[in-house]
Amino acid sequence: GSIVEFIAGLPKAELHVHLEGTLEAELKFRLAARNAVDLPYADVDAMRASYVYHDLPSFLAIFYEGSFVLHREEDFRDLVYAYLEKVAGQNVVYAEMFFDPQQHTDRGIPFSVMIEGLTRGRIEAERDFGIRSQLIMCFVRERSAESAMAVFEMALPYKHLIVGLGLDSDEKDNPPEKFAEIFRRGREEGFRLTMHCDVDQKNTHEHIRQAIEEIGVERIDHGANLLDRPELIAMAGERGLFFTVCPYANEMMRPGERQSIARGMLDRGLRLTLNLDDPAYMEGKYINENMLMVHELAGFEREDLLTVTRNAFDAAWIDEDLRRELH
Ligand code: ES4
Ligand code: ZN
Repeated sequence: GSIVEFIAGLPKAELHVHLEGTLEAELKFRLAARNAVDLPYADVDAMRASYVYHDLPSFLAIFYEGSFVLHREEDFRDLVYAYLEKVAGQNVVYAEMFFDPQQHTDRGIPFSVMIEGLTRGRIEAERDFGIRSQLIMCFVRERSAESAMAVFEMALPYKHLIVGLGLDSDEKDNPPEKFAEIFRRGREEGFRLTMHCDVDQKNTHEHIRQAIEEIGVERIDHGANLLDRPELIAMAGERGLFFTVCPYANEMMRPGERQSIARGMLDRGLRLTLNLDDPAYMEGKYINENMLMVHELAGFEREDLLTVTRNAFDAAWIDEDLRRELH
């Protein structure tokens, strides 16, 4: 069969997607109507045409504006359900999904509304499509440590519904150590830990070192600049860290990159996985298209795609029985 058929037929796991970044234009219009939110676009094509950005801050401005249509429990339910339905159709059997509570609590949405809607979407998608999923709560890193701690406290009554903690949004001048106390408490409370270390941010090598040595993450989301530093590569190898690489996001943020990040990690024996980031804002590319991109641009062959798929199931925050059942 063709490579396209091979990819489509693989049972897959995803570990790096921002739920707010899965909000496709059609659903955004429906939610805006439901909540009487005015959108400055005539139709979905005009909305999609407005998704023009050239770096992380210009991307984040569009991404945050999009989330303003989410108000009710059912909106959060519909968001998760639509994403899981879509990826189940690409033979994804397990997904870990980021959400950013501060985007919503800042707008006056109660934590309970958000988490209950997200959880209902997960349960209904498992019932209807058989797909398993878990939630990872991310802190918005340009906001204060106090703001992150406040949302951490709100999450504690729901910690059985949240598998891990992450850190996302604008990395520049917002190092991992800013959140050291929260991640220390998070570990004590039983959360698994990951963090974004994006491409070419200021002090990115020091951020990667802090994430590994001071925070003790099990994964790094992106982590590309580690490839510049042999000592960081060695540290990641010794500790068995996993990397969640997002091929299409890399292409959007750094046109012409040609998947040298994915290739570089594979060649150094690092345990990379392939993921989506924000598919609704990245030309609607989901996991099959991301896998095809590293095949076409970086020479990932079938055995390499099997390796990264195995890595994703090995990196998943699930117990060993479920791991065997899924993979
Ligand atoms: C994100 Cl691409 C990216 N980087 C950092 N934070 C994010 N949140 C949503 N998308
Ligand atoms: Zn991300």
